Amino acid sequence: MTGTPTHCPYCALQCGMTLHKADAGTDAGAVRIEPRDDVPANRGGLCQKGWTAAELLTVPDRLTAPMMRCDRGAPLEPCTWDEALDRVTSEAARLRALHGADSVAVFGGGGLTNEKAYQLGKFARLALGTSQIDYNGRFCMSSAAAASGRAFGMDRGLPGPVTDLAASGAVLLAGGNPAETMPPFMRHLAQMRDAGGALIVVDPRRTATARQADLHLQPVPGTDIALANGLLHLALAEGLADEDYIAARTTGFDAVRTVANAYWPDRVERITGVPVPAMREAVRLLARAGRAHVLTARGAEQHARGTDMVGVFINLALVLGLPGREGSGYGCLTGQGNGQGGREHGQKADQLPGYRKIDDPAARAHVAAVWGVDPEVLPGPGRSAHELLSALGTAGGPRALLLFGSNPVVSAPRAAQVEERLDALDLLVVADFVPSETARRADVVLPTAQWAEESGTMTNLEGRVLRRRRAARPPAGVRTDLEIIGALAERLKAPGEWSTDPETVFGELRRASAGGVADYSGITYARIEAEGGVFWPCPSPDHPGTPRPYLDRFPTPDGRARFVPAEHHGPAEDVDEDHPLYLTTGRVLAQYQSGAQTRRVRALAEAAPGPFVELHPDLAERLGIEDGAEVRVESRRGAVTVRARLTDAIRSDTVFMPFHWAGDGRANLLTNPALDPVSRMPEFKVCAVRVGVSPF
Ligand SMILES: Nc1nc2c(c(=O)[nH]1)N[C@H]1C(S)=C(S)[C@@H](COP(=O)(O)OP(=O)(O)OC[C@H]3O[C@@H](n4cnc5c(=O)[nH]c(N)nc54)[C@H](O)[C@@H]3O)O[C@H]1N2
Ligand SMILES: Nc1nc2c(c(=O)[nH]1)N[C@H]1C(S)=C(S)[C@@H](COP(=O)(O)OP(=O)(O)OC[C@H]3O[C@@H](n4cnc5c(=O)[nH]c(N)nc54)[C@H](O)[C@@H]3O)O[C@H]1N2
Ligand code: SF4
Ligand SMILES: [Mo]
Repeated sequence: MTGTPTHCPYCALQCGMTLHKADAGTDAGAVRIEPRDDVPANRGGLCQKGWTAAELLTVPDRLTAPMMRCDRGAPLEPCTWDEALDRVTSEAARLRALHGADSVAVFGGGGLTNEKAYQLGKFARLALGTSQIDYNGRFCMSSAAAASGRAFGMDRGLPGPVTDLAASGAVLLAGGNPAETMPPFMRHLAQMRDAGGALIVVDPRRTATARQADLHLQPVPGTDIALANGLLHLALAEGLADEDYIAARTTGFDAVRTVANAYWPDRVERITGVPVPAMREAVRLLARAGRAHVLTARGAEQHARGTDMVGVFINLALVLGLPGREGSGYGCLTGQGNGQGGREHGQKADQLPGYRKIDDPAARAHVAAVWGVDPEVLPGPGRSAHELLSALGTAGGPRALLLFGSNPVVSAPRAAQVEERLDALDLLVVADFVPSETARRADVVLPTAQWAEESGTMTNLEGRVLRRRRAARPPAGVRTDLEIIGALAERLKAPGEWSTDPETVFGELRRASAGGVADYSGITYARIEAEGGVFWPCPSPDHPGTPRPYLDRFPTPDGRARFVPAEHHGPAEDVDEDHPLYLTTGRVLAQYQSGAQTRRVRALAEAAPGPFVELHPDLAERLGIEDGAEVRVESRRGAVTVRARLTDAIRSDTVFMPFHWAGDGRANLLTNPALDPVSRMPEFKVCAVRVGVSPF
């Protein structure tokens, strides 16, 4: 029996898997999953989500017909595709005529293939003429992207193939828990440790990842800027800085040295709670390792000062001379399946394909030429994700939203406000394959094909462009996202080509990206197939691709990496008498994101059935809370009642909630939407709460 080699539908590791049709006689339906051992990221490994992913294809409430409601309050009823598409385009045209093009907005996702992300950005600009498009990647790694762009002139997750980590001498991982969020990734770190390398984890919780570390620094949430400045201070004080590298390959060091001077070890210990000897040990391990990596993930990014937070970790890497050295560097662990490619091809408010800036005249001219339009018709930058969601249905804000690949009712900060905004729209359109909490609020629901039923490309956390291959036919009545976008564009009489064939769309994406930072022009489906993936930038068919981009120079105007100093100010909302505890949020192994997919998979729902809050036993005793009790967690924005889970793995001034569940236990009823000034990333990772026995 031959199978179809493809990749997992979930996270950015994009583990390789082969899909075997269980019954070759049927079209849609059951497939059996086997891990691939020819893909370096996972080499035969999968996590529980990957193993069970096929169940998604046949979930009982899979959407198989378009649905509409005639009125708010009326139920969603099945309808024909023509009825659904006509409703969307006639309403969009009406709103546009009445209120201007920006009255219709688009929201995308980092799970969409490159082809879909590209086509969605083009659809917004050409078919709707709106500037109002953004996507959920704003909630994900946008701070790391902004900091990398600032420091290196480019933003590409890891500095080299993931297998480089095994040969590293030390890895400092700030705010990441890959033992739960990308389990097969841990083998690369385990290999490094087996060869004598050291793993240093920075996390307010002693996570499954921290338990495998040689050194765990356990700071107060929101204090990483102080911590990284403290590590930098120690590196300089102990003569561990790489002065030759700093002189040859960087600019701006003096300002960083001045700031770091003020972060003497005792002061940093007071701010962060991390003991001085542990900081000293971390710096020595990193500086003496030869090859070393500094990595960040959401714990050090989802902050109102997230760009600066990542920036100081990059400063630390630069002081130690790591970026641009083979087998060393700074990297961000990208999250969503196509979190990397999804941020390169134009579904972001300020962006055109190829990681071009939408306000750059040369970029506009290039992309407009590929699209066959005048640059004048392209709108300018729009609102960022949270700002866009907050503006829906307000005076001057969008009155319609078309949403592909996100479930903000569960995943956006201050979720209760998001529900209000969605309900204030004239038209909400959601394309999904399951009735997500956001789809249930829609006026029009468009059933779409999913991962195993479509082809396209995904760019994984390494910057390697991979093929997603179709193994099964979608259920009758379902269309692909490209077919949906194409049909809408046609009805709106949009200029340009609207192919529904992924390879044709990729061909256009290649031309649109040519000459940009994320240049895909030399990548073809055939090359991806033959070479097991191609690393961007890849500017011509005979170019080998770029696994390690910074070896000779950084893509900044002067070829040097830029130091940017940053001071610690603490979280946007600090604890006080009323709300004396820090809440931080994140993930568990068995659930993915808003849970729209994984809550429907039996084994995963059993493994992680519902919301909870993690508390230290000392804190629980003070509050009179027992393990398993119902407790109330309250912030300035809302309150939830969830089960208490006692663990001494968390700081006693901090509580933790995963955000995967809908309804009254949503972590995002509590979170603070304070935004980073550069990346517009909300502060998911710290706000102030009080906790008590329910009811208070
Ligand atoms: N099982 C599972 N896997 C996933 C996902 C999923 O939803 N479920 N989602 C995917 C996506 S899109 C993403 S973005 C990645 C996310 O992957 P990760 O970044 O690994 O996941 P998180 O759990 O959000 O955050 C990581 C850690 O940050 C810590 N943290 C909290 N506050 C702070 C702080 O102030 N400083 C520091 N240093 N650490 C802090 C938390 O305790 C947590 O253990 O996972 C991907 N993989
Ligand atoms: N409190 C808190 N909140 C967070 C975070 C946190 O750490 N803490 N993390 C944030 C992060 S990093 C992220 S990435 C976001 C993610 O949160 P969301 O943006 O809500 O992501 P998903 O839950 O993956 O939602 C994807 C939806 O699109 C559907 N879908 C999947 N693939 C496709 C496709 O190809 N086409 C279409 N049309 N639909 C598709 C799925 O069925 C699902 O309903 O959550 C953010 N929210
Ligand atoms: S680690 Fe990520 S890509 Fe790999 S099987 Fe798990 S969810 Fe899928
Ligand atoms: Mo993410």
